[in-house]
Amino acid sequence: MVLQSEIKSALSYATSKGYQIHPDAFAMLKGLQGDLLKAVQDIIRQKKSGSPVIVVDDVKGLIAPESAAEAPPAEQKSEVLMDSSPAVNTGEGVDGYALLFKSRYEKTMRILAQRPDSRRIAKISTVKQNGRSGSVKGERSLGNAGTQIIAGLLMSRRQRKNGIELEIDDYTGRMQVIAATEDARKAASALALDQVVMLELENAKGVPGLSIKSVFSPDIPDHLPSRSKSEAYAVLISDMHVGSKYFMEQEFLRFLDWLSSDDDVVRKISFLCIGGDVIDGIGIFPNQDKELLMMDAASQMGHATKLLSKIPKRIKTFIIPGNHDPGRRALPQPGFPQATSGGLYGLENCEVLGNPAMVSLNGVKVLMFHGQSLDDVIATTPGLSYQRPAEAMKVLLKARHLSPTYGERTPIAPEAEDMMVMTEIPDILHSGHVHVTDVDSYRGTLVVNSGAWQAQTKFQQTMGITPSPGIAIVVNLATMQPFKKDFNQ
Ligand code: D5M
Ligand code: FE
Ligand code: ZN
Repeated sequence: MVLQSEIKSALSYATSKGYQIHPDAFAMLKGLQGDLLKAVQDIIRQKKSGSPVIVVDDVKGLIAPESAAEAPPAEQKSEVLMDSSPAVNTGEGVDGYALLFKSRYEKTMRILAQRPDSRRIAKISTVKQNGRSGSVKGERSLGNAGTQIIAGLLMSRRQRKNGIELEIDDYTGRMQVIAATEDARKAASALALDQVVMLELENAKGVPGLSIKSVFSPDIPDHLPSRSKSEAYAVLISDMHVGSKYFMEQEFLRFLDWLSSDDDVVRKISFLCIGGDVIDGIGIFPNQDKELLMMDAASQMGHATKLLSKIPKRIKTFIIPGNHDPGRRALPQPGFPQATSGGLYGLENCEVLGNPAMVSLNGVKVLMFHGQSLDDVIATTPGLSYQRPAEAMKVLLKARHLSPTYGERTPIAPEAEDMMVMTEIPDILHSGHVHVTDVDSYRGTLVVNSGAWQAQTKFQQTMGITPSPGIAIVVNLATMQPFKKDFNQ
């Protein structure tokens, strides 16, 4: 915690030198460890451009990457921060879903409350009441900026003659508003259905009722990711599909051999994250048996376990399930059931978690989520495709939710608490499912889709999905630099 007095002295120092601090930069500064005043002094000393405003990039420039070579060899430390597996507590039927959405709404509103403009959020019931009495037409009733703000769940989105109509529910009422301008339409179509959204409304000329001036997703703040104090690497993989005829065992064995080699980088690998679809499973899609080498989940898991037992014991491994793995299909998914785990629980360096789960690797927070909802995001968001899954993952970060849309391809369980709200900001968001490797960075979070170890299936061929299998994503946790390691010879 930064003390009020420290904030005051840092702010007055900046002012005395003729500088202002942008709110985003200020939020980032407060998140830093150490002396706030000294940080501001250093920024002003280093500031090259003539701008009198201290911005996020100035704060980022303050923290030059640590020279890993100088850091003393430290103990490698991992910790499970969130595991949906033991928390699974399904509610009943319709009541369960009512609880789930209420929980989503409340958890996300707490995230929105950190924005200064959230103080202007009005109840939908009040906004509608004003509308009925006719007073909304007066500029004054629209608040200080001539606008008013509502926030709630996005219940539906429809194309209308005059724009895109969004229906918002905030538990005091439900209302339809129109995105008429080019900007508003674009922002409205980039939202995921059933996510929480904040809208700034105005009385636009020529549009009946209230129309959307601006769209705000809860989003993650621009931030500096945590880094490991010592040089350590994490490897991210997913979607082996052991048991499938298309499982690329040769390439996977090459990867396992590499993990046991004395390569300079490999010796510093301390962590491995496996993002689900460990096996191909049974009865996952019609006529799957024609594409299988092993006809039951337990033997597929047994073979996967045999392969994973080759991972050097010093590499702490975290495994979550995907939609092909045993256990319940609806999200959040508990970890692999014991009965069909094929000895997986006997591997002492492997920890089985639910989907999603969050782990800390030397202080770097990795949110692991198989990625089923990416099918829905890609299907409903204009401009997105299976070739750039990281773009779709950014929609989830913006929504602050891993699987917002209910009733499409991704089954969601009626949990009393919505565990898929991203309350904590991940340093790395790791998904698979799409079978295409993609690495990007979004507002300080590293976004990784770790591809697959399965060659193109018939289904993927008909869907026009060209996978990029046989590649592992390696991240230097001290610098947060990622790279791809290709095992296709
Ligand atoms: O998913 C393998 C690939 O197939 C991945 O690119 C997603 C895509 N896929 C999976 N399910 C669907 C549906 N229902 N619609 C469209 N595309 C889909 P995997 O989970 O390994 O089978
Ligand atoms: Fe898969
Ligand atoms: Zn999958």
